[in-house]
Amino acid sequence: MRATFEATPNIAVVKYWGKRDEKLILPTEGSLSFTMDETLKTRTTVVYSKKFKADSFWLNGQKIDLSDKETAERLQLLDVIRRKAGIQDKAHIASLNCFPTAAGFASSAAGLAALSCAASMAAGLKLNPRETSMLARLGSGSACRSVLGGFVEWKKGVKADGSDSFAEQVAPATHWPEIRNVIAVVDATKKKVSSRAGMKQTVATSQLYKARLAYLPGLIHDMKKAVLAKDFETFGELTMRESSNMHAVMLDTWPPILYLNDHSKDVMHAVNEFNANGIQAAYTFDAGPNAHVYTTKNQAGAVQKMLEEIPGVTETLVCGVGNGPKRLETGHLLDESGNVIPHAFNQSKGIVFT
Ligand code: 2P0
Repeated sequence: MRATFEATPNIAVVKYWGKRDEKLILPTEGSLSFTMDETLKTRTTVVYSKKFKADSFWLNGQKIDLSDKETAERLQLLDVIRRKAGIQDKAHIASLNCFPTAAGFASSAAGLAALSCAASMAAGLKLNPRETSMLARLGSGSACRSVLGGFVEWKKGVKADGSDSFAEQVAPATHWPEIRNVIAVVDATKKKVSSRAGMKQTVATSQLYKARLAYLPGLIHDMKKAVLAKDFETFGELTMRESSNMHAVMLDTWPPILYLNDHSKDVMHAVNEFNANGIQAAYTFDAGPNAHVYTTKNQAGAVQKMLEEIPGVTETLVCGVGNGPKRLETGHLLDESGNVIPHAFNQSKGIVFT
């Protein structure tokens, strides 16, 4: 009744921004992302026991209050797992974010993907990636894409019960191993408007959102084609235009949502200059001002140097594409009785230690 998994974040090139069902986390449209390698990862251990009086959760060694409404919603997947497994035992969960910096990177996708894998395995369920991605989706929409490695599509589905809304691998990491994401940190503070609240407001108020929904199916088709053909020029243009399209509907939301700042704009200008003789780098921004600049291995050094020369950029990090979650047989964060085993992440050595 114990399992430990590590999972990594994913960075979308066709973005998820809007739900058709708030409770089941069903999106208005599909999305596409690359799952990152282990430069950024989350480790999670789950133990079930009849002896536990309540579910308990420790994040980076700190006990988390589960009475909070949003946290309880995100953990609804535990009840789904218990129903499927026919158990009523409560769970102890411990998670450790192994990120080189506290830079406000999207950790929820990695966290919920690791939790879905560990919680279902510890409950004795043998789920396929499709089923696991549907569980992760209940915790956080984007997490369903981190259940798989490589280039991943989240299919929006049309059914009201969400049984056809899951992630699927379009191509493994080995298909385009040269792809890199150079992350440029310009602001490490927590965002003021959560993605969950922001996308709800966009769906309710943005006029431009209708145009976005009309353009997304064609974009998904073209983006998949560009990645499968390893056509960086087309992939890069589509990626940058899509990032701007999402930020345009955010600005068109009422009251307006602005995640980009002046440093983000400096990154956009610098990348456009870098691409003067053809697209070799492509920025994309999530619900925050930090840039993810997709490029290829032979350009990653030059892209990193170009980004480091921008005054507002405080840190850069180069990630490759990863293989998705993996099960660990050692290094558990809880003992078999569900007691926390203290672990920490050493940033300079990049290792987890007890
Ligand atoms: C994405 N984002 O596709 C987009 C791009 C943010 C901008 O998925 O409400 O944290 O938990 O389903 O998954 C962020 O949304 O939101 C997100 P919920 P989630 O990566």
